[in-house]
Amino acid sequence: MTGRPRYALAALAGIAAVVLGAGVGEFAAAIAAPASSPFAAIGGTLIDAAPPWAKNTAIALFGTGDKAALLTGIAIVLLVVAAVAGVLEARFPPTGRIICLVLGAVGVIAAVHRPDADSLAWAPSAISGILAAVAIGPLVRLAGVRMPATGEPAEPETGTTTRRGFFAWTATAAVVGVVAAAVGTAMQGGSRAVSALRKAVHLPAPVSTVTVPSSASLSVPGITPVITSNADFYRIDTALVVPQVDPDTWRLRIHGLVDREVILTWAQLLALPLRESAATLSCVSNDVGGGLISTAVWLGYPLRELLAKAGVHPDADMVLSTSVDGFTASTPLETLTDPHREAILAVGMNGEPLPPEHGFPVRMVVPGLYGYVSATKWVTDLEVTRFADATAYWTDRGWSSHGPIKLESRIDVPQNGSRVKAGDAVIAGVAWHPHTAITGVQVQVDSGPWQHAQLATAVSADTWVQWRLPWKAAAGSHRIRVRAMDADGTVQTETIAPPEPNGASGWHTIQVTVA
Ligand SMILES: Nc1nc2c(c(=O)[nH]1)N[C@H]1C(S)=C(S)[C@@H](COP(=O)(O)O)O[C@H]1N2
Ligand SMILES: [Mo]
Repeated sequence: MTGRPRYALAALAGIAAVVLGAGVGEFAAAIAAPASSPFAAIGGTLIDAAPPWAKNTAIALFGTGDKAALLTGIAIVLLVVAAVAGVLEARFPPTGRIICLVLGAVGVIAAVHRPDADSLAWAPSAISGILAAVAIGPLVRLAGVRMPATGEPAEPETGTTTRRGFFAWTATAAVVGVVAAAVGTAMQGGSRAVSALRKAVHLPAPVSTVTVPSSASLSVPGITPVITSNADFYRIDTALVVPQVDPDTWRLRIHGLVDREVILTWAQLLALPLRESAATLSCVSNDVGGGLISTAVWLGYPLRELLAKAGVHPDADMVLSTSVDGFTASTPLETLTDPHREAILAVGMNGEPLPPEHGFPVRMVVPGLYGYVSATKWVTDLEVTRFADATAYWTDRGWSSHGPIKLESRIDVPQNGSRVKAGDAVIAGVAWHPHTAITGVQVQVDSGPWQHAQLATAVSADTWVQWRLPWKAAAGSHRIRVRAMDADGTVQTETIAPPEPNGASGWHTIQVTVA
């Protein structure tokens, strides 16, 4: 064999060694420290360190697949480095081994610095690095391109038998790595331990319940249901791995500008009189007409009661909430102490404990505010402070410090770009201005008059409301737009704004063909 294909074999050996190490590391993480998988640790670090433009580009390119894209990117970089390590191990031993150890060290450093790192956080990446370093030498040697030391006679040409051995060992290493990673990922996805704890949770009966009136739902096929099922509820967060929080060790600490610190345990929280409330949650990144908005019936306890217990100082104007994974949100204090706003610590969602990805065991829900300034999942810390003294995760990245949800409306039926049968049709959708309430919705077809749509009953002022308008659809292409009015007498603005920095605005407009 000539030098070139041999270096290709050495590169392959490097890749196999790193795949073996990374895969076994992922597996170790799954059983010992889920938040500390080498990929999750490095990915999480990159997510938090990424400049806003990089994040926005990633979201624009990959949407909610941005995390998968990030992990793919990390994997590609890792494979390239692994190939280089293989070649260098052949040419300048022990450089390849050193590179493997450095890769492992990068993972260890990332893992121990994650906000949710536990005492074993270092282990998965350490295992990865050491295993790759141990495997790369023999695999590269099997590739038969190990350079002889000066003065030594050159190694004899490798025969087919050894080459077959090389491929067998390389393949075995890579397969073991991939299988270990796959098994580990499957175990993590199930997050068995916390799923079991969640299943064992018995939520107390609410002291007051929400009844969704049948008049809240218009019978229009394809319209968004007034209450979103937990499975369909949109999910947005910075967590690569869903944080696993044991309710029995969960604590909420309320501190800062207060008379006395309050520590709340899970048992204490469940013993309080919990109430149901319906509220629509929206992401500030939701585009006009977008789907990053959902509604649930929450079960929780008013934050104002807990803040009153702590005794809030008069100079405070903000509460900085922190999640186990380090995410923070800055919420205006007056929205949390307002006796007329059901700002809660939520433990239940549509009759179940919070799903793990929606914040199990405890999250915040503040009607009327975008999630990034209010809806902290896996919340463990509330610091009473001032906007002048502290900033939060997204406000550090260019988004507004205050994030009231904007008055908006959406056409669900017919779908944009769809074909509609001529004759009796219906235009329908949802409108929202949580905590202000919707009082009217108008629809315009082409340049015709704005027509009043029929409004369903709102479950509460904090939820979206369904609307519908019968339409005699005439053949041809039509533009349909919608706008809503709220209880303050405001008409939804036509002015188009992008989501950044404080939420998108404009009239949702669709185009349909009637035939
Ligand atoms: N811990 C944590 N909580 C979080 C976030 C996050 O990244 N981490 N994202 C916030 C944002 S931006 C939104 S829009 C809502 C989304 O809540 P959901 O995933 O339950 O719909 O959660 C908020 N709470
Ligand atoms: Mo969001």
